[in-house]
Amino acid sequence: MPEKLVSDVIVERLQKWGVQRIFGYSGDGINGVVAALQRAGDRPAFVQSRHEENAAFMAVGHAKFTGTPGVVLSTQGPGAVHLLNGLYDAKLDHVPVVAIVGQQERSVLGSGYMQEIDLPTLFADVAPEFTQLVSAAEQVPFVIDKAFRTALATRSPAVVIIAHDVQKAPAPDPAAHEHGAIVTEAGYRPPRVLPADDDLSAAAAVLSSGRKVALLVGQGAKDAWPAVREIAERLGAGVVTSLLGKPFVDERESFVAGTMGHLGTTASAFVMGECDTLLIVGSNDPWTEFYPAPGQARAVQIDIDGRLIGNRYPVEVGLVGDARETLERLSPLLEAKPASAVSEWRADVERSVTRWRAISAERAAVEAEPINPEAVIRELGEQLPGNARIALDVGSVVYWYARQLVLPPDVTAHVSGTLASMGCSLPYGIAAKLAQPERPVFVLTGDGGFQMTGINELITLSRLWRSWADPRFVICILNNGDLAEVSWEQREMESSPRFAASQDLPDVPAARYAELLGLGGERVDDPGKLAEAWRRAISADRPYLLDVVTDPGIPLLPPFPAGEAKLEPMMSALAAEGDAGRHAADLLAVYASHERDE
Ligand SMILES: Cc1ncc(C[n+]2csc(CCOP(=O)(O)OP(=O)(O)O)c2C)c(N)n1
Repeated sequence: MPEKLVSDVIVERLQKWGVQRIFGYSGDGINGVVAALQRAGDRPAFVQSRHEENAAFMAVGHAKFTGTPGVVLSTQGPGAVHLLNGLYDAKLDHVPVVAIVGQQERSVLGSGYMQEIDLPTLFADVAPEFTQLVSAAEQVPFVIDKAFRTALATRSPAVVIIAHDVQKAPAPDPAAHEHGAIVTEAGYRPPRVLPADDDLSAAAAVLSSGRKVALLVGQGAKDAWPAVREIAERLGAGVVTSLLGKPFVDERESFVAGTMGHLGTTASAFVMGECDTLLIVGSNDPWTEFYPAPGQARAVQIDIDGRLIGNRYPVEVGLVGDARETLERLSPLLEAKPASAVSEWRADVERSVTRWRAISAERAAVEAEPINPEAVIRELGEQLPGNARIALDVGSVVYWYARQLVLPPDVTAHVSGTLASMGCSLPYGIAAKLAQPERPVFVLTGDGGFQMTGINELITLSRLWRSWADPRFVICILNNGDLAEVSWEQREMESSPRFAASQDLPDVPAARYAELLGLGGERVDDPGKLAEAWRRAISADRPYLLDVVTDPGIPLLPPFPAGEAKLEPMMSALAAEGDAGRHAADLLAVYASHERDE
């Protein structure tokens, strides 16, 4: 065997890019690279998932929690197909991920060989910025460099496909200084992106003339909270967040109205519904019906990606720039207003926030059968350690996260926000923990999400945790026996009664399964024992699973006024459910009364 192979060059390049771990699953199509990883002695470390989709979610979770590219590896054919969902998650939520994927030998490509899939075509939509088949040894290392640079520069997935025989070929000689040879270097420094002065002035003029200003803050503002707060103070504005922006504002402030949209707060609906001026900062939130009506508000938008300007709302001044620096430059340009000019709006905003806080407290206190999921998440908020990391699944838990969890300033939370794929939470949580094992991780999921991928990745967790400095890793399942979010969507959008065949979930003894794997766990079905159970989970000496039996009848009612029109279809669907729907209908009436009470 020659001293060095193409695969060794690939691994050296990953080291140069500072990659510490690769999430993945082996297979003959990628075994050349796997062998090189072995030769490199765990640099980077290989983290084996139970399924390539979960490995891809881990890479996305890594990127979301650390801000550095996540790397995932898979074999050709079925392994490659399994990656897609995770890679789409990276694409839609704009995070850098590099996938290294095997392919059959060059000699058989095109013949319909075993596990042969046209991989450049397969990945063309998910990774349009960079998908490249390596079919010559000389393409390495520049293809690896380009993949990382593209993933970072475009905040998106990049895919490197490597034919199996190329992986095993001798490492190419260093490229000569001649036509047809490419020499590259690893490294990427993000640019400083700032709008032109004239555009900042134009934006300041729009914002200064507003009397009822709303700020919509997204994940692009992740290090911009002081600048957001200052602008909000100067403009007397109310602050609303996208789902992805929620962790990056301080929801304890009286003018922060919380998450917008169907799953959002009543205060956010008020602020967006009543504002006359909107400043969107690093957000591409898709809930367009919860924005101000087009024409209602003059709008300014700041985004690092010019393609997203005006993408959700007609924007008068679009500023392409880094959120924090752009806000810092905008702030001194705003006209100082007499306090009286904005105080009325500010007071209205604060009243809506106070009212919302009362509603969310009331809702968590609503009696349920047996446990109210809102109370589960609220109680976590009472006990959440200040350095926690939260990995959230897709399902009704996202509503309770948005509405009940006030995050301490240093706690971040991530979810598959735009693809909204179930099954992301356990993989995200594992990636978060591997990146920072000293921080406690909380995985919040429904029973559907848990049964989809969580149950498998619990096995991964059970083999990883013993090496962690801090073993705290809590999985909380809101176990309602239902695909509840969709049951409520069926009622709301189709006015159709819950369909047991598609919505019922099997009852899985998840806590006992966790114990079988050497983890801690308990089932909680008494609301009086909830706080104590959280305490046990948070102080356990190993990962701990809380299987909390919750009420599927707790309604997913969108905030009023938009939500009011949804009551009728929901109620008529529940009526068609007969006895089974009565309890949920009663709860829905209570929830509607919260929205109506002033
Ligand atoms: C991969 C995937 N499949 C289907 C959906 C549609 N979907 C959204 S939420 C949901 C139900 C989630 O059920 P569960 O995890 O039990 O949480 P619940 O809503 O019951 O709290 C479904 C099926 C999705 N978002 N992702």
